[in-house]
Amino acid sequence: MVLRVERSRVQRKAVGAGDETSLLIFAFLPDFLLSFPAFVNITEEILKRRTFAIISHPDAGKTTLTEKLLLYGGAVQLAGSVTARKNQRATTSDWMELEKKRGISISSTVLQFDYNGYRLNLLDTPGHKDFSEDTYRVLTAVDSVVMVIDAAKGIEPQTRKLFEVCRQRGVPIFTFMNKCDRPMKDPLALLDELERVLGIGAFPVNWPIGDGFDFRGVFDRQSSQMHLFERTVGGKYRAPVSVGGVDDPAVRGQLDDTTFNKTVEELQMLEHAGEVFDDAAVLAGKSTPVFFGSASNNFGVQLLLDGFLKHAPAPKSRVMGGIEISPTNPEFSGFIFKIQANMDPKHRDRIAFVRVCSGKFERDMTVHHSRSEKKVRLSSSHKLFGNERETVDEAYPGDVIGLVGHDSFGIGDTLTTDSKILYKEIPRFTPEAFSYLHNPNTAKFKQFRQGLEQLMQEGVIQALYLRNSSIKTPLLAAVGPLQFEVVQFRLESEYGAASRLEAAPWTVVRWLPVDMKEDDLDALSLPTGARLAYDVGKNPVILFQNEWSANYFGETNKLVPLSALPVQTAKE
Ligand SMILES: Nc1nc2c(ncn2[C@@H]2O[C@H](COP(=O)(O)OP(=O)(O)OP(=O)(O)O)[C@@H](O)[C@H]2O)c(=O)[nH]1
Ligand SMILES: [Mg+2]
Repeated sequence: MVLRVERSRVQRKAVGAGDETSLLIFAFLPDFLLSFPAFVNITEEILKRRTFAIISHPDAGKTTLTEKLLLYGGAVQLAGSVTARKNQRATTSDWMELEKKRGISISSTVLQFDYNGYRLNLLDTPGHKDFSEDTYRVLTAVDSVVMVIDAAKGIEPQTRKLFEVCRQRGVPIFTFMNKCDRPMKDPLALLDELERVLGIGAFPVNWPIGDGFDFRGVFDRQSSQMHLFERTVGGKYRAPVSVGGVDDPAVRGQLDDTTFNKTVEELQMLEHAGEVFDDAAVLAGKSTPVFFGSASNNFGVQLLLDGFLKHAPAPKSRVMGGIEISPTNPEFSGFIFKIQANMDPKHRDRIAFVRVCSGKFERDMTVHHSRSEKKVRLSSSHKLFGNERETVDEAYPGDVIGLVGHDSFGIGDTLTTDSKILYKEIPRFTPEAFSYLHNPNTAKFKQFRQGLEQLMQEGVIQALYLRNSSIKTPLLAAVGPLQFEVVQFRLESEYGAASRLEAAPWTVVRWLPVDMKEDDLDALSLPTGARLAYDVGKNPVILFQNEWSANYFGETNKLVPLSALPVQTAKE
């Protein structure tokens, strides 16, 4: 009897579609498991978690939407703006000095908050392709994504690339058609673009009423209610809204005939198409629920938040080496997907971001660290909200926590109480931009070196060392050149060290077999302009001027295999 009560208590707590899937599994669990209060507790906690990233092409409005989700989620009282003017606060998410200055996101940000019985772990990501390595890593740590599309532009190239990664990973995607307050593409054409360009089914959960200056609100197709909004100054506060059915005179009176008739006609067309919301297709990443709105005006944000929570999945099992690790597995496990130095100018330390995958995290627990194969005690653990942090004593699957004070932690490392668990989630990217970084001020040598070392630990730039060279200037390699500007800015602002960039003549790097002997390296005949170098792990590489040169070398040296990344080294 007691057991049955426990089961129904947990079932009642679950509300979303993702929960239903988890609950199906839960419903078939042997009853004896439910007699353990710890098990029921962890299951309840897992079902409450929603861990998701916001992704898109640059400038579609990810950070603006993030800020508004925080406003509607009750996590901030007053929404900031990306392009903050004097008397406006900047956003919680773009906290880095350079982000505030430029109005673009450079680094992903974690924001954890509670809303309506859920615990949300939200990750705002940068859209620019030069920062995409960070974004791709974040995608390994989430269970679903909100894809933001600028409704005037439709699907842009970077959105398409990120979408592909989500599809490969089977991550459920929710779509927010943003900026409907500006002249936008026809909403039906936007849906068609989702289906045609991305090859994903699109189900409009709501529908825009008017567009551009006449964008008045959205029609919620699930409740058949019109939501008409009023703008607030700077979108700092929630937008007042009047809600009513299509025939409600109070709502009808607020719309001109053209807008009203056009909306009704479009809605009839959608109804006629007869599509129904298919939760299973959404969870399988085959169909995307589409919401329309305007993040900067707070239109449609609440509907997105509630609709997302209703249908998004709770944390699921992860498969590693053919073995499935369920979040309810009693052994704690998680992996590091990001490292960030100097988030808090008062502390000047580095935080390792861990996605908890199974079991319960408890502060001060001792875990196995995959890279060092040593036991480590995790005593400085934090929950994160932009650059604010707060000590956290326990965490559950789905949570992202920040660990401070472990210099040996690197991106991709697994932390677990069961040393057999090893996650291999983190994708790696081949650098395509190369530049020397000079230190013009010898008196600041220490700051320059220390700063560069710490920034390199974040894993977005790496240093290469030319073979047989007397040049001591670091040669930096990154996915995109904007990363070098970020390094320069941060060296100056976080370490007080000036620097000067000098373009390097290479655009392609290829790794040689790690065990290649020095004599064999000497014997290589390189194309004009190519150079031998080593990465930080002393693995030999060749720098080529262009792709053509790299291909030529490959064809004329068939016995020397080249790879775009270092081939498995001992600990990887
Ligand atoms: N008109 C209009 N502008 C918007 C809306 N949402 C965002 N913007 C503006 O679009 C610009 C880019 O917004 P962000 O939120 O920084 O975009 P982002 O996607 O985070 O950009 P990155 O992180 O740099 O890729 C800013 O100037 C915003 O004020 C909207 O609903 N309507
Ligand atoms: Mg942003």
